[in-house]
Amino acid sequence: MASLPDHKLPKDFLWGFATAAFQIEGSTDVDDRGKSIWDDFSRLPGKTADGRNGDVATDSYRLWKEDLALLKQYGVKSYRFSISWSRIIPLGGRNDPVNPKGIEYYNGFINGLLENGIIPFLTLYHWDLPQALHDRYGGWLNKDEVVKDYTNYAKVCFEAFGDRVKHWLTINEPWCVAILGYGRGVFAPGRSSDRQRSPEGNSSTEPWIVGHHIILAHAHAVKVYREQFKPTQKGQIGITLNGDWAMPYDDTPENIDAAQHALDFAIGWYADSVHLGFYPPYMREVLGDRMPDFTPEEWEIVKGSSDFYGMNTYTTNLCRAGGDDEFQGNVDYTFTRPDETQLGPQAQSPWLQDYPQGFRALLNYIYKRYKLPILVTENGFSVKGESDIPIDEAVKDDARVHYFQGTTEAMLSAIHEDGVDVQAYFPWSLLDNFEWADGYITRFGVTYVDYETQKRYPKDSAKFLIEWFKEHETIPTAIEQLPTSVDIPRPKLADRTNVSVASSASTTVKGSNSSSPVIPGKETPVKSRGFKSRVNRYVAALVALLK
Ligand code: PNW
Repeated sequence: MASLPDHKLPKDFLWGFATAAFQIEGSTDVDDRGKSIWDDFSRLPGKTADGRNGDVATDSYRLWKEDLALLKQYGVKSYRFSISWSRIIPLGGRNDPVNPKGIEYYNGFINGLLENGIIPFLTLYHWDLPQALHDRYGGWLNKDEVVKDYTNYAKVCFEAFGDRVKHWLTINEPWCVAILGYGRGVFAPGRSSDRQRSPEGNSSTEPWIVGHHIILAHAHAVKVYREQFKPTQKGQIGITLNGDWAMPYDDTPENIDAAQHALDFAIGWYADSVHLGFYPPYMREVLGDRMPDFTPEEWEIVKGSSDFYGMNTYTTNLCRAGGDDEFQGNVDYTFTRPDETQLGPQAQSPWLQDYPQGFRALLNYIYKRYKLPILVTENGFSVKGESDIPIDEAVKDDARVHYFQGTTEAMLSAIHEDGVDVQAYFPWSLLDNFEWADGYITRFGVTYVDYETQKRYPKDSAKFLIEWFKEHETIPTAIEQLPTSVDIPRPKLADRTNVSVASSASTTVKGSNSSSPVIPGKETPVKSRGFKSRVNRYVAALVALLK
């Protein structure tokens, strides 16, 4: 791909690394945390490739200050992380008590980020459903209960953190939750029709039901945010979807159709419903009445329930019509081209090859179809055999550097040559971590973690990305660097009457950029910024005079 030395990223482009609570925190029985569905699942024999679980992970619950120092050292603008629902509400439900220690922990972390000038990008649900809700009523299978409980949990988080958190993701990768958790049964809660694998479950119905309920839970949480919090907190909120580019295996009409069918099942299921207000007709064609539908009132809430397109993407699949894998829309995936060559270098993960052209094509497809700013909330590569070599070799992760060289250039081309509105990029992941069913064997980090000592070692890919973003950022002009709003100390959480949880942590973040604006989307016309910053400077001067 041609390199574009003159092209910069758009002003206010956000970048940083991503993680998820269960993959890094450990300390699963600390500070009154309740169990999540991954706690016991990962302990069952045969559920993780190395037999290891999430009890320690990268020990980030205890080592958060080290992680923060690393982020600071890397010079990121933002950090994407997730909150553990069962730390906030140990039993999960709307009538269950809120855990002040959980609130306090994340308050400390969020304040730490802001004090270091790092914008928090917060995921509410990254696969760790409270175990109590699964036991009580079947978790995601129970529409009425789970929608209410998730919405309540989201509301508790908006109340506790929304004065400082301006970027929210409701749910991470619902496809993985539904298909891998309730279809293939390889992720918690591990339900499947395969009785070798699971005593309970129905792979032909449950995934579609679970996906349907997740969409509704997401939409209700967004409704609450928009109605009760956004007017004052002024943040943005949306869902983030996994989905890889689908390329026809060859140019036969049936394989061209197959690629679209793959996209319908992998992406359209959630993206067409949330962004366009319908389920892909091809899904109904394949699934018949196993595909649930929303009532007109529900569609009202679902349609348009994301402020942006949240994109997690890793690879490209060559698609051939046929096969009986319903989860892929009865499309056959391969990385082997008709001429027997491979699409790209193979990762440790069998489902992942390095093919940056696919990333650019997907950005184009998504932007054309959904017409929303795209936030790339995950993108990354697991180097083959990285766990089998000494640390000093593993940190020279050329294959991952190659991957990110390709994707960053592809993104720049999509922005400048194709006119795609990309506003953020979060490589997965800050650290090697608990890679779900793969245990700790598969490493996605730009930082190597020695699980014996918990020491962190930056890999070459971290250095590459830091340099690349330094080179490509648009430096704001002098006038734009003036503060855009006034840093007025906010009341302590406990002082506020509308808050149902108390915390000892102060919500005032001194010296932080907590006042930094929401990622400018269509709501923030570029022209108005000069005026706004002038007004803000006047107000700042006035406040200074009054002090
Ligand atoms: C995502 N697949 O998961 C998740 O959001 C992360 O938690 C995870 O660590 C990361 O990608 C790397 O795997 C996926 O089978 C898991 O295609 C599986 C697939 C895709 C994404």
